[in-house]
Amino acid sequence: MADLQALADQLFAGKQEEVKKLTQQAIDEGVSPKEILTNGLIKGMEKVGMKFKNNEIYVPEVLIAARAMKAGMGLLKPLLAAAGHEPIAKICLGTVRGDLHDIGKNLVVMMMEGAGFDVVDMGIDVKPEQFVEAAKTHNPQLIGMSALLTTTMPAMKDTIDSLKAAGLTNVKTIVGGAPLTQKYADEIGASGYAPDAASAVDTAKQLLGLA
Ligand code: B1M
Repeated sequence: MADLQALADQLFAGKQEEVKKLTQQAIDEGVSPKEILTNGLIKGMEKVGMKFKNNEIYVPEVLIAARAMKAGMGLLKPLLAAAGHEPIAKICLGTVRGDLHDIGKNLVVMMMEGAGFDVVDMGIDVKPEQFVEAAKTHNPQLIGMSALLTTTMPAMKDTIDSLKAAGLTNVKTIVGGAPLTQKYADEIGASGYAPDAASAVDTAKQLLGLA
């Protein structure tokens, strides 16, 4: 019988093949994709986020768990799409102009996907006008920006200003990255700030009234 708790546990342990096997088993037994996602994959990823936030596990473990999550999602995604499963919200996320660091950004992407967000990963060196274009094209509720360099932090303000100038005042912005602080986020007019990838999910949910 499908064991979603085992699926969550195997995901937490980063066991890619086990996650694939248990996901497929649950699908074959007729468990709904939404149930597999919520009570298996997301549940496992939530534990990853919690332990990571508490410094009980570190980046490598998160990356391995996220890889296992992707393996399960690969099987579920087409079924979720076919079933018309709605993600909880959409976020366009990227590392800002001039900045090539993407390890932290990728962790945020994985945590967000793990929490049920539809994530448009915009990659690195994303210019303000590209964020504006993405906001128009994808119509996300959130724009997420990552910066690792003190010299690229101002690109976050430029992006926020560009979104406002384009009349995109409904879309919320969330910023993060090692040199960032809540104070800086407030100064540049970001809607939210998160110090790590797991908190980014909490902040995003709070900003959207989903927490
Ligand atoms: Co660079 N680098 N780097 N680097 N690099 C730093 C950031 C630096 C602190 C090293 C140092 O001098 N001690 C320094 C920045 C100094 C500063 O500005 N204050 C620096 C520098 C100077 C540079 C170059 C300029 C070096 C040079 O060429 N002279 C150059 C810049 C290139 C560019 O971007 N234009 C450069 C290049 C590189 C590499 C390409 C070699 C490589 C990046 C590879 C890659 O990302 N694919 C690299 C790396 C790996 C680092 C260090 C060693 C590690 C960064 C990292 O990945 N951390 C870093 C020193 C260090 O931190 N020890 C350093 C792990 C990651 C999980 O953490 O990204 O902070 P982090 O993400 C966290 C949180 O910040 C948060 O969640 C994540 C997980 O909890 N978070 C968000 C991140 N984004 C978020 C978004 C959110 C919310 C939370 O909401 C949207």
